[in-house]
Amino acid sequence: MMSEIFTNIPKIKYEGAKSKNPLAFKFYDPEKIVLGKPMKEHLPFAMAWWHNLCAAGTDMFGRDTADKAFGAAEKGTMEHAKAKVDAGFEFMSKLGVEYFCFHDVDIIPEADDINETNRRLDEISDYILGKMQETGIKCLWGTANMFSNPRFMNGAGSTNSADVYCFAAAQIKKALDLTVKLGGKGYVFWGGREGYETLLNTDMKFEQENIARLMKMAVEYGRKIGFTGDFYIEPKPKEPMKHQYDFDAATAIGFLRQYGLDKDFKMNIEANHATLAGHTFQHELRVSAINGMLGSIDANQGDYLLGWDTDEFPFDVYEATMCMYEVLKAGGLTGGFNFDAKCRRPSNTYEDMFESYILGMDTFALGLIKAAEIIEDGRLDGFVKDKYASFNDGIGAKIVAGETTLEELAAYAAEMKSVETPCSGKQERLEGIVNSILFG
Ligand code: XLS
Ligand code: CA
Ligand code: CA
Repeated sequence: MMSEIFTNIPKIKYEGAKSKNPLAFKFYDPEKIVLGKPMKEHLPFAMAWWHNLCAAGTDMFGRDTADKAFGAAEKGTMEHAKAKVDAGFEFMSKLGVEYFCFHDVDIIPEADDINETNRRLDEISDYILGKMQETGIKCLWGTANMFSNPRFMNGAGSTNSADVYCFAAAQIKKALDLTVKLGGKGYVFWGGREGYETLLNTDMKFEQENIARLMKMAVEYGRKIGFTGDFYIEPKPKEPMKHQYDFDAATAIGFLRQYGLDKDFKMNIEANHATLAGHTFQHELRVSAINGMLGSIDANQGDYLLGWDTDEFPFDVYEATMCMYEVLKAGGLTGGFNFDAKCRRPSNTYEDMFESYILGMDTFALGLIKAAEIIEDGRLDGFVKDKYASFNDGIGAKIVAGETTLEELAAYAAEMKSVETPCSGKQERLEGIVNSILFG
C-alpha cells in the first residue's frame, strides 16, 4: 500500500444541504433513489487524468501554481507517472468517483522513440490495472493525444504528411490496446488539430476523407481486438484551429453518416464546446439523442464572457438540470460524466482539487433531482405534447403517416380560405414552472 498523499483530506461523505463542511457533499447522496435507481447509477462520474493529475496552472502568461508532483523527486519521470496513479486512485476513492478517462501521454512522459513510449505505456498500464483491481475503479474511456506534439502541427488524420499519419495510426492502435486492457467503455476522438486556418493552403475534402479512413481503420482494429464499446467523436467548433471539422453534433453526425461510421460512433458532448459553437449544452445533447448518438458527456462549463475553452467545474444548476432532463429522457448514457474541468489557476491546493469535484458532483446531483421533478411534474412534457395535437387526427395524422400530397394540402388550405395563428408558445409560463420546481 502506498503512503497517503492527500493526508488532510478524509473520505468525502454526504452531509445534506445544510452542511457547512466544505469537504462534504451537500446534494450528491450516492445511494439516494431517484426515479427508481440510485443516484450513483444515474451519474457515473469520471476523473479526467489530464486536468486533475497533470495540469498545474501553467497558462500563456505564467508557470505552474499547483504542486502536481505528488511527492515524486522529479517531474516527467516514470516515478512521477506512478505518483500520479497513486494520487489519482486515492483521490477517486476518497470521493467515490468510479471511473477515469485518459490520453496516452497523460499517463507517461512521451519518449523520443515511439517504441520506448509504448514500453512505458505497458509498464504504467500494468500498474494502473493493479490499482483498479484493488479499488474497483474502472476506465470510462481512453484516447490518444494527437494535438500536443509538434508532429501534429498540420493535423493528425488531416495532416499533409503520410509519415505523420502513420504516427497518428500507431498512437490510436496503442491507445486502443490500452483501453481494451483497462476495460474502457469507450474510445474518444477529439480532433484538436483536425481543422484549418485558411483554405488558401488546405484541401478540405481530402483531409476529411483521410480522417474518415483513419477512423475506419480504428474501428476495424478495435473490433478485431475485442473492443465492444462505443467510439465517440467529441465535437468542438474552434480552438486550437480556427475551423474545426467536428464543429458541433450535427456536423459530426453528418460526417459519420457520410463515411458509414455511424453504427460504431456516438457523441461525447462537452458543455463548454457546445457554448463555443453558439449552442446551448441542451441543444447539443438533444441533437445527439434524437439521432440515437448520445453516448457520453464531458461535464464542465464555459464562461459566457470569454471566447475560449475555460473548462470550469459545473456550477450552473439550470444547465445541469436541463442536461439531466435530456439524459433522463434519452434513457441514460452508455458512457458517463467526465469532469473535463480544472481548478482556476489561483485555486492551487490539494483541498481545491477535492472541493472542485464536490462542486461538480453536487451540481449534477441537483440537476438530476430537479430534472426528475420536472419529469414527474409533467407540465412541460404535457405542454409539448398538446402543442402538436393538431397532428393527432384528421389532415395532421395523414401528414404524419406520409399519406398525402402537396396538392391535397393545398386544396385543404384553399377550402379553409384563411387560418388563425397557432397556439401561444408560453415560454415565460414554462420558465416559471422550471423556477418553481428549482426553488419552490
Ligand atoms: C479539449 C478536449 C479534450 C478531449 C479529449 O478541448 O476537451 O480534452 O476531451 O481529448
Ligand atoms: Ca473534453
Ligand atoms: Ca474543453
